[in-house]
Amino acid sequence: KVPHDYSEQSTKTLPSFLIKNAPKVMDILGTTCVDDLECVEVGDGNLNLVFIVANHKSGIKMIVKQSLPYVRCVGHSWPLTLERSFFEYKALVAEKEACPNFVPSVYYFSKSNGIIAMEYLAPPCIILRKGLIQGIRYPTMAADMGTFCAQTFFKTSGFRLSPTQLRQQVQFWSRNVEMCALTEQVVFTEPYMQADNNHWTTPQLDEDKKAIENDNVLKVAAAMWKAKFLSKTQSLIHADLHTGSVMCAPEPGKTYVIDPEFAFYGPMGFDTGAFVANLVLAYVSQPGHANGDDYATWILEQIAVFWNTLVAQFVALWKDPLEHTGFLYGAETLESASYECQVAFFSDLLTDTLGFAGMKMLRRVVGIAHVEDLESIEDAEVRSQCERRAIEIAKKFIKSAESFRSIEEAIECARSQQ
Ligand code: ADP
Ligand code: SR1
Ligand code: MG
Ligand code: MG
Ligand code: MG
Repeated sequence: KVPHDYSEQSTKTLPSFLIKNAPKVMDILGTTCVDDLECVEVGDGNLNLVFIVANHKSGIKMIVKQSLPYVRCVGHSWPLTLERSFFEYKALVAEKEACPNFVPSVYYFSKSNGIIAMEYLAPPCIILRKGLIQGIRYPTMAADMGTFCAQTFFKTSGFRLSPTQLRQQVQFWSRNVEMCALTEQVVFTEPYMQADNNHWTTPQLDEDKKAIENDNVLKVAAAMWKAKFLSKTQSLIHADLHTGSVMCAPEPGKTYVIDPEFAFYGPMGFDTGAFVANLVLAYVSQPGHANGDDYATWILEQIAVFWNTLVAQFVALWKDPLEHTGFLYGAETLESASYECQVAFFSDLLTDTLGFAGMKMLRRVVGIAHVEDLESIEDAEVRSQCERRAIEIAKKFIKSAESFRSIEEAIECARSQQ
């Protein structure tokens, strides 16, 4: 189903494509001449092409991302819908509206070519995952991510919308079904069975993988989390909110969320869980990097900052009648129970956060797509010890998410896991 006018771009073809099709991009780049443009491909994700396009005379740069009709890290044998690019574009616009400071600006979108041109986030902005491997401390990153989640969740949910508006949004975003199906396969299904896509540090983790396949309590819990992923249509979620989808600089407020091609209406806890999971993965990886114990402790502290900021910002929106215009927890009917409603809501969100966090951690150790935090540890003995710790924390989160009464208890669980 590739459109007839789709053409996969290269560093050679992209300048003339932009000159022919994207005058606004050329305006921003400040030239009409192909020879002024220089392209490099910098995509390091699993799915797409990403180019930096520069006017080498003025130094102005832009990002041009193109979706491929297949999964990049696998190849043509795994076709994937180009429509993801449309949903990424729509999600970037929606997220920018909800939380302008933490989302790059979009300049151009081509549906038939799956191309998005957007603001270039220049160094010292780098991918957060890489920063956490290098031991960089970001003073506001965790709070900024709490703000991003609170603002986008609240403003796209029944706290803001009428029931009709919410259902229309659910219907629209449900069309991103192929991306949801990919997640259902690689996060919620394959890691718990034998599948060709799976891989792990072998032979060190062979018994750990078998134990996952033989643990029926774990498999029942995983099936429950999958059902929740499919059915809980709370708000627009990013749905791939790991630390590779965040770019940061080590100065206050320089935090940006990128890559929302999986976006749909789903459980808020899938995003908070993904972010918490990837901070825990960064934490358990630290023995394989040379950043010291204080840095590992700092990572765990960021989980609490993230969660507490999210709750505080969400409550502030909830209490503001100009913001809280939707049908959920209506002020006029529930005023006398508003505190109890908040306690119940955040208790449910914490449970979802931890359950989904466990699912997102476990898939990164035994599923198809691993993380650089662990993969970059060359010594297989050291790596597998970090990975085993991740598996054991993940199992506790997946099976017992409801038993954690606070984020601090969950952090203590991660810290004390040997
Ligand atoms: P994928 O969907 O394939 O994972 P991403 O959107 O995550 O692609 O982009 C891949 C890489 O491209 C990122 O890890 C980052 O290094 C770079 N990148 C993406 N968007 C930007 C941006 N707006 N500014 C600077 N670099 C970017
Ligand atoms: C084939 S799985 C690829 C993974 O990369 C994306 O970023 C998502 O996390 C997806 O699960
Ligand atoms: Mg990415
Ligand atoms: Mg992506
Ligand atoms: Mg993940």
